[in-house]
Parts: sequence; C-alpha cells; structure tokens
Amino acid sequence: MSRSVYVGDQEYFPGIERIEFEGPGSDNPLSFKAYDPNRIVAGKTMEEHLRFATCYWHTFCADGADPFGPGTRRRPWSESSDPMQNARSKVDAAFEFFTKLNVPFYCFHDRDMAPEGSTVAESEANLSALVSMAKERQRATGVELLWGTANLFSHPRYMNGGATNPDFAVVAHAGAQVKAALEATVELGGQNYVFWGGREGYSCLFNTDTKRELEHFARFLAMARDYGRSIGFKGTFLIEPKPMEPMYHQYDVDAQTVIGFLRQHGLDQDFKLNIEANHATLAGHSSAHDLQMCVDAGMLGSIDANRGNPQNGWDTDQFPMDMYDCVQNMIIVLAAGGLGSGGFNFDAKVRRESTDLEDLFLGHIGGMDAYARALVIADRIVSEGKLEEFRASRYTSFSQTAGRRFEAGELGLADLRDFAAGSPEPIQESGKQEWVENILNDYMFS
Ligand code: XLS
Ligand code: NI
Ligand code: NI
Repeated sequence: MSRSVYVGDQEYFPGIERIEFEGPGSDNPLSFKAYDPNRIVAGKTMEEHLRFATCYWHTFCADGADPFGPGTRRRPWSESSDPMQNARSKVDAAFEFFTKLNVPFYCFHDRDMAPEGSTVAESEANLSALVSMAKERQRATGVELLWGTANLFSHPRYMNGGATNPDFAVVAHAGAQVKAALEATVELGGQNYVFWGGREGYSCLFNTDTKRELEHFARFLAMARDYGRSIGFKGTFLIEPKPMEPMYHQYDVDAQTVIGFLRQHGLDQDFKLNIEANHATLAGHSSAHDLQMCVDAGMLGSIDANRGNPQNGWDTDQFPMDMYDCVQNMIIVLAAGGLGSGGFNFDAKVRRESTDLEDLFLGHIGGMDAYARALVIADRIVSEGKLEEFRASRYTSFSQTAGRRFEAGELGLADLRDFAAGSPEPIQESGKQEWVENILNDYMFS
C-alpha cells in the first residue's frame, strides 16, 4: 500500500523525503537497500510479512538522557512550555516520520501521547484529545495502530508496582489508566493491547507477598480483558516478558514463565506474548528461544525488534542489525506461518551520541533492511527444508511401533523397561550441530 507523506504546519524533518527502496547498489544512506515493501516473498509482500511499527516512546519522547546525564538530542516538537502543545506537535512529528519512513504501524503508551493531568479525569481528557488528533492523522495517512499500552512504571506512585502494588489505591490508579488506554486503543483501531510489567515484581523478597501479588495480577488482567471485550476490542492482549530492570525480579520472567501463568489463570484464550529480543537475552535465552517457546504453545503474538549489547547485558534497546539473530528469528516466524495481527515493532533507540534527527531514520532503515534480508534468507531455508528434514529425521523412532504408542499414551514405565531390556544398546546418533550451523552460514552468505 502506498501512503502519502504527511507534513503538518511545521516540517520537523526538513530535507528528508520519503524513504524509497533503491536496492543494494545505492549509496544513499536514506534509502532501503533490501526492504522493498511490494516485493513478494513466500506468497506475500514484504510489507505484509514484516508489519513494521515505529514506537512513540524511544523515537519521539526520549532525548538521550541516561542515569548519568541529561538528554543530548534536540526535539523540535518538544520546545513549548505547554505540555499539551508539545503533545500535539509530537503527533504531527510522529506522523511525518511514519509516512516518510513508510511504516504501516506505530505503537504508544498513554503517557507518550498525552501528558498526565493533576487528576484522573484530567489525564483522561488529555489522552482523549490527543487520540482524536491521532485518529484524524491515521485517517489522512493510512498509518495504523499495531498496539496501545499504559505506562504503569514511570510515575512515582508505581514504585512498588502497578497491578501488583501492595496498596489497593495504587492498583485502582493502574486500573484507571488501563481502562483509558484500552478505550484509546479501541478508538484508534489498535490490533493488539500490550502489558509490559516493568514494576510488576519486587526488589526485596522478604517484604513482598509474591503469591498474593501474582493473584492480583491475574485478577487485574482478567478485568482488563473483560472491559476490553465489553467496549468492542477484538484484538489480542499481549504480555511482554522481561526478567529484570527496572526491578530486581519481574514476574513475567520469560516466555515459558508467562505461558504457564496465563494457562494457570485461564487467560490463554485472549492473551499471547510480545517477545522482545533484548528481554529474552536478559533472561539468559536467545530471542529465537523465546519465540520458539511461544510458537510451540500457539501463543506468539508480536515482536519488539531490537538487540542488546552482548558485552554489557542490560536492556540497551539497540536497533536489530545482527543478521544472525534476525535470520534465526525469521526462520521461526516463517515456519510458524507468520505473526498474524502482530508485527515487528522497533522498540529500539538511537545511541545518546547519535544526535542528528536523521539518525532516527538511519536506525529504522537499518532495522528494516536487516529484517527484509532475514526474510529472504529464512524463506530459502524454510522452503528448501534441509534443516527441517534433518530435525524430523531425529525423531523417526517415535513414528514406529513402540515410540508411537509412547506418544499416544499407551505405554507405562514398566513397558519402557521391557523395551530397553529386550533391545540392543541404542546406536549413537550425531546431533550434527556443526553441520546445522554451517548450513545457516551457507544460506546467509552464498
Ligand atoms: C521496556 C519495554 C517497553 C514495552 C512497552 O523494557 O520494552 O518499552 O515494550 O511498555
Ligand atoms: Ni526493552
Ligand atoms: Ni518492549
């Protein structure tokens, strides 16, 4: 689909035109070398496969501040002394950015789009005013909302948690925010609604009733689901796991933990997972691992595409440029049949030292090209089927008599004993990891 470039009263990215596909031969840094939205791969366009989204928070709200120093970046849409004026300018800057980059989707937290007021009612009114403006820009440009969410982690009242706060009064505030954010998501036609529990966890085990907090969390999610459905939200609710940071321990540790929690509380029909690469690595996994766990459970919803820095290990939210990771992730997504109503949201930020406005485009272009390349490579790997054939061959004994009966639940432990006692020592079968890794490199670089 072709979207028109939107520029409001003020142009925030002058000198940058619409980013076009120019192919690998181009030396124009402001062009796509690999991402050609209309190119067909495995029966769908690249745009349909990848469903790229830009996130509001890192791209338009963050200014490069870190715990050791203030922001370094100028944001011409944030220069008024009136927060509501800045919020309106930010919507215009955002839609100019989305349409110049030609991304089909965006994602936002309530507080990214509209400032918090001094009362619940004022916060709701602020959000609703900005949502009307965003809705108008969506209509004018064709850009859509991939997901909305509520920021239940920045305000000091949430220091001990949002939905899992030991104080009911704070839980109620979290509820007010999620209610309004769900309404905003429905109003903007959002396809998903995300919960990332940055403060849902603890810093000290011995002042925390973890059992009670987790029960509160499940109750809160069920209330959000019921309210969302009651106002016509037909999309998918998503939980985004992360093991730590800002808390010492966060309840949504990783994919398997969240899947177990959702099933335990009967939430697995409405909720899926949003896997962020850098959160999986913080949990000690590869992002491919967490994606595979979701696929196995039928619960892969969406992806926050980024990468960490392997040397320091925290959530650096860098743009995904590591081709080896991108290819592994794409193999899993393609083999699973795609992301459905999810997408690849760049939960990624440029470095504090990257101070040109243009750098926001360069980061996204790099991430989009990386996943476009990964899509093409993964399509060859999946469609030629060499790896899948080898994987399946390792399990052939389960298609034969006793193995098949084992899988069908027809054997007991004593039957296993008798089978072992009556059979020769199993023949060693190599796992051939080196061959598998060689094949991946051959596909990537030949
Ligand atoms: C932070 C999370 C956050 C979520 C949305 O680490 O990734 O940005 O994606 O709340
Ligand atoms: Ni992150
Ligand atoms: Ni994220």
